[in-house]
Amino acid sequence: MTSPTTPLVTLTRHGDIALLSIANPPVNALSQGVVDGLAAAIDAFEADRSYKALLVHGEGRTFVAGGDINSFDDPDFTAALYNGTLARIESQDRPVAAALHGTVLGGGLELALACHHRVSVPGTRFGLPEVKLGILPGSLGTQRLPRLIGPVMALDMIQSGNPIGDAAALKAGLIDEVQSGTPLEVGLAFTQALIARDAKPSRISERTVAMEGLPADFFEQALAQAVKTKPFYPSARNIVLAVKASTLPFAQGEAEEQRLFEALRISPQSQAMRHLFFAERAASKIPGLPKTVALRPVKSIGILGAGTMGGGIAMNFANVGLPVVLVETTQAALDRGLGLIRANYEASAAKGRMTAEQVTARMALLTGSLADSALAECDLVIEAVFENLALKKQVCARLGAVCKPGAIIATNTSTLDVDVLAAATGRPADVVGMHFFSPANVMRLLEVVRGAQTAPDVLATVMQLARTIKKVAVVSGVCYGFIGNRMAEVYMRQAEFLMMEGASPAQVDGAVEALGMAMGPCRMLDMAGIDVGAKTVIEYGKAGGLPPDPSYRALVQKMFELGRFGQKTGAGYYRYEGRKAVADSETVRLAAELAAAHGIAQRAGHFGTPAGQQEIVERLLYPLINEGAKILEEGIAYRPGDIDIVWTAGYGFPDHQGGPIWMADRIGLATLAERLAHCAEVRGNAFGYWTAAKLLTDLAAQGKRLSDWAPA
Ligand code: 3H9
Repeated sequence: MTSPTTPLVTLTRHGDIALLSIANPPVNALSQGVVDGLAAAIDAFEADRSYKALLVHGEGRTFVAGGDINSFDDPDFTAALYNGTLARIESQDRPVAAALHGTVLGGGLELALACHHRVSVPGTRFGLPEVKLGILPGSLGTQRLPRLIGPVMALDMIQSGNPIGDAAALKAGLIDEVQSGTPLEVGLAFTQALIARDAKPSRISERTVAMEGLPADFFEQALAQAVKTKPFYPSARNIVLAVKASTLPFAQGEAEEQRLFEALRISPQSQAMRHLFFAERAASKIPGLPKTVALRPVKSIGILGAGTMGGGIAMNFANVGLPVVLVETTQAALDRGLGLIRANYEASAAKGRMTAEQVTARMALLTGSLADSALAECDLVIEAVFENLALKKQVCARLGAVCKPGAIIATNTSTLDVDVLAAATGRPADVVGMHFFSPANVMRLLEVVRGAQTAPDVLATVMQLARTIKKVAVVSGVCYGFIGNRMAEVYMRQAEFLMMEGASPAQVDGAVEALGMAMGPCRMLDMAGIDVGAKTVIEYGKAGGLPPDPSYRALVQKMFELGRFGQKTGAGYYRYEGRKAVADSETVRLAAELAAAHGIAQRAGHFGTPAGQQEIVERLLYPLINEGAKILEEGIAYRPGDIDIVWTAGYGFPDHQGGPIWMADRIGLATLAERLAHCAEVRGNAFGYWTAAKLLTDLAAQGKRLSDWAPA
């Protein structure tokens, strides 16, 4: 028998048990409809005293994975409504149990904490990931969790946002039992046992937080740490304050949590991070590609080139249990490559991130060879040789000949024309770009470059594979540098002009790092390698892509000539003491020398002033955004959010700024257009560096936003 509830929430009789089922696919998010359904189901339960217990359960692949993130933009949104429903669940005088499976996250965990007893099936994950959206748990997670598992672990879970598994949850007392079976069977048996032993409701809100053994200034210390380490995230501070409030009477703590939650919900940081949540999911969808396209099986990987990049790429696959064969030209290069991978794994093991057995198991998946024939049976082969068109074309021709029919051939080029490389294989439909970011085993971004002839199943297979290796994949069309490096090029170009005009690397980097950028352009290139950067500029010049400007990226080319390759040679834009970057007067001297040679006026004193810092920000970021607008206009990126994902996942662009396109809309397109025009006037525009994209000026004139733009 089903009581009259809503389509999203039903109440069904199972003997003495009232089964409350939530069915809001795909993740049972707590939309307003679900919250209304919960209230109606509780009404029905309260009205029928013949039930001896209530069991809360989620249908489908998971229990509730959180509040509905879409609803947070609603101006009328308030956590209070949901909290009232949770209070009603907890206040029941008959036992209320939760049967948990899948990902019990955010508002889902908060729902489970309002229940009196909790059971899960093995493999369930529990977490409060709100911090990743720039908010805090707003439905009493900050109040109930510390009361249940103690403030130290609760604070850690809420600050990190990382979920824990069932074993850790059981140990901490977050759940009462773990039982094998379907969630429904397990939940019903658990609830039946509660009835049989006449279990009383156990209400977390009635407990107090165990502060014994903690320093008296525990929360003050945590607050100082949060403010110091996460200066750009108001959520870090508010989380500590909310958890601290759990030591107050429950109602007071609730009011404090709501106040702190609401301030974050409407903050620009959280709006930016919520935008990225949906942008990341949208990026995996390829317009015009049917979901039904059959994927090519990928069970073995080949990588040509065992340098830093090839090795890092290989680790991604070994990490998920896929065998990889690495091919090199000499035994020494192969040994060096495999040795570097082992050293990387061993460093992780030393930090306790993996066991010695895992290191052995992963290394066992990696083999080396000096012969292309070792790649013949691989399902996917990625070339990761130096960024040189002639070399890559030659390598692609070899792969076209050696790879078995149906194998996918991928190039890890960061700037070169994928269509030219695809043609060199003689089987362009099998070819795709897989542009990993350095360090390839760490950076989340994978740019998937769709060539003119890339087969739909190749594209779909690589997008799925990206998920398997835990990358966020964004599709780019073919152009110089694709989405990311094409935009980075204009950013680096301005960084160099600024230095020739007298700004120090620290002033250039400092201006954007003050906005939250993980690294400014100079530190970034020193890390990636000046040689790598210079070679791409040189290659681009050979291909006729550079403007006829003799001062174009003159500094990087000069440093390359001098062997200043960045961190790896101990000097680049900076000098390195170990990994520490220190100012190097030689860079300033070189920049001044080049400025003199190219007739560029120096204004060194200006860049230390607030106006100078603002100029650096505008000159670095506005052309970068402008290039993003061109990329949209040309159809290189499918959607504005894709560009934001490329920059936040691949270039250390701050997530709390939402990515360059999101940022552009906050600055205002009219302001951007006006500032670009101003730079064109003041700096001259002989090479079109300041010419605004038509899309940008058109949208600015219409008072529209770039983020909302979609191709006609
Ligand atoms: C919260 O709970 C606040 C509370 O404290 C207070 C409340 C009052 N809402 O990721 P997937 C969609 S904050 C709306 O590809 P997976 C997602 O957009 C929330 N939609 O699947 C996608 O839609 P589409 C705290 C959501 O299997 C589809 O579901 N919770 C939500 O790789 C599939 O998603 C979180 O932050 C949501 N909460 O991973 C958890 N969640 O198909 C956020 C998902 O149209 N979610 N969608 O693109 C996740 O981490 C992952 O989605 C999850 C599944 C691990 C659950």
